[in-house]
Amino acid sequence: MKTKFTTLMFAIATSALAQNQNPIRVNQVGYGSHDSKTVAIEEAGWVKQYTLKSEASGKTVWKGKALRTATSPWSGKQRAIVDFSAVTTPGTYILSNGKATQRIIISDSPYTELSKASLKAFYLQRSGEVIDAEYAGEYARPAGHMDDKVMIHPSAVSEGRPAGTIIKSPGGWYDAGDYNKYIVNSAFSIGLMLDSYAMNEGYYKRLNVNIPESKNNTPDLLDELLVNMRWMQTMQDPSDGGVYHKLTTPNFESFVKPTDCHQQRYVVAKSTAAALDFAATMAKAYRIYSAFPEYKSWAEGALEQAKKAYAWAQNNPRVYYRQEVMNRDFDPDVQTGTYGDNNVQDEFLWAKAELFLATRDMSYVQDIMTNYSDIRFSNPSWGNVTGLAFYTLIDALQALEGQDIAHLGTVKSVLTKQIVDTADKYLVTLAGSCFDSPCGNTPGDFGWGCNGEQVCGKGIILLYAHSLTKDAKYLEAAKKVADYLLGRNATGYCFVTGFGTFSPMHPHHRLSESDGIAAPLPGFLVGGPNPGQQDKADTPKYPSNYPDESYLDVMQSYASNEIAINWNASLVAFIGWLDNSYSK
Ligand code: 9MR
Repeated sequence: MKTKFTTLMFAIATSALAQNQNPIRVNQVGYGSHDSKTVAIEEAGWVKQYTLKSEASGKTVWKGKALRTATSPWSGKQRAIVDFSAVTTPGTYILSNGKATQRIIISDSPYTELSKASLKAFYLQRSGEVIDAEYAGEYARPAGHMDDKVMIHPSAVSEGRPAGTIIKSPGGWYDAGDYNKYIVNSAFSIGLMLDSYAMNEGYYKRLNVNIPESKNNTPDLLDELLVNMRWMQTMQDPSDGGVYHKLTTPNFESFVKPTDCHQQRYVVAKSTAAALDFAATMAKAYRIYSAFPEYKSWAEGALEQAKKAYAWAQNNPRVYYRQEVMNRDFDPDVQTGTYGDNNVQDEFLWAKAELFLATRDMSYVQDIMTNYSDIRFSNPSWGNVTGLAFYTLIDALQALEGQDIAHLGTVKSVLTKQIVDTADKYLVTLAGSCFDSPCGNTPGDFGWGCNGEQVCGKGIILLYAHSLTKDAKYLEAAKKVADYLLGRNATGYCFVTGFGTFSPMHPHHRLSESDGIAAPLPGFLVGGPNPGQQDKADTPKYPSNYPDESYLDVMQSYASNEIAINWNASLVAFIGWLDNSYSK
């Protein structure tokens, strides 16, 4: 028999699964006053007239026809693209197609709060530290996972550290919805955010996000990244310079608070990818943090660690993280995330680029200067950091301009061209897009973590292209990437928790799920539509199999609704850079 309670639960569950019922898909965070402003409306055929009224006065400020109609390449659904860019006065408005209405926000700086919250999310994600009400409000919590008694797993023994040795490896960020800490993903996240810092230094020097370190003289972004780098430093074995791949429990914890977790934690298996990613991160940090007196000596230590890790990787160039092999050979078995990667050429490239820039020792990049035509740019991700090497190399080669180095000019223009060519491909897909965005148009735009890797990643590439060419079309397209991410998409979700009028309420995030507060921790980007649906055995049925609608706002959906530091790093890097574009 259906009780009142089960009926209620069913209603809640259904609403959690439903897509946004409002057919008017809009950037829910807001449009820049002088930016393109479009909405995508799910409706068949042409509506004669759309109107935009001031919310306060009810006065009509704009009326007109749709700019064009478009058909979704995935679902065949019809959409009308309505453009009211002519309205430039900041304020709140109501757009109507005669049947449905949607609230529109126009602002001179639409992304400042989002930029702050996406960085603040890293504070909320800190491990082994009290999260204080002064900074976290209702999301305050006691410290958990002190990691002061971490065990050397049998896969990670070395001279002086036999299996079972206890080490300290405290602090840092939890990786994602789980409570483990992984070097590869940490390094990628920090590398990308430091790239955005390098492109927007003045902006980040002004950005205050109210974290415990806000009162010091270093930008909050750098302070927050340092929290995770200090943890990373403990992951290097001092006896040989190798770096443990991850710090983990054998199995994922259940959805409980950090203070209720009691499984033994281990550092497991060193890997070449971890060593190289670590080397790149520490070398990059050396260069950036040396400029701040309070971190100068820390930075010098970081560079030494980078060199040792790189040397280890040179001596161990093909040590891949293979969990199933490890589990065959050692106990206890480990079932948590792998971040496995059987190709470390890109990690070598990134480490060389960063070590070169930190030391100005040409020997690191000699082979790059000769074999540059073999290097192919791609949107960076945890598993392929070639793109991070490009971002750094362009910076590095700029710094060398004027010096008598063979091929310098050619290498620089070849690398630059590849980034700009990539951005141009995104512009081509924008032209016919049913969401008036460079995102959501190709199969590669969907998948595990696509909101970070693909969507924000494309935004960042477009912003680089803008900075390299000064052509405004790239900046305009980057803004349309944000529109997509923040609600102008097939699901109608604004994909960042706590933002917009319709955003994820049930991310696969142990911290959010175990704190007894209905709303999730704010400022987190969820993975996004993923037609792979690798979690479908554990979730209610997905609302659709269309790639752009394969998204479920339920806690069980680790393949579409998890949060992760690398995706938030992409959000921070992208939205901070975009926010800065309004201050110029
Ligand atoms: O982000 C990772 C994604 O690219 C992989 O397809 C997926 C499956 O291997 O794993 C993702 O990373 C997860 C990690 O292994 C453990 N913590 C949660 C991460 C986000 O889902």
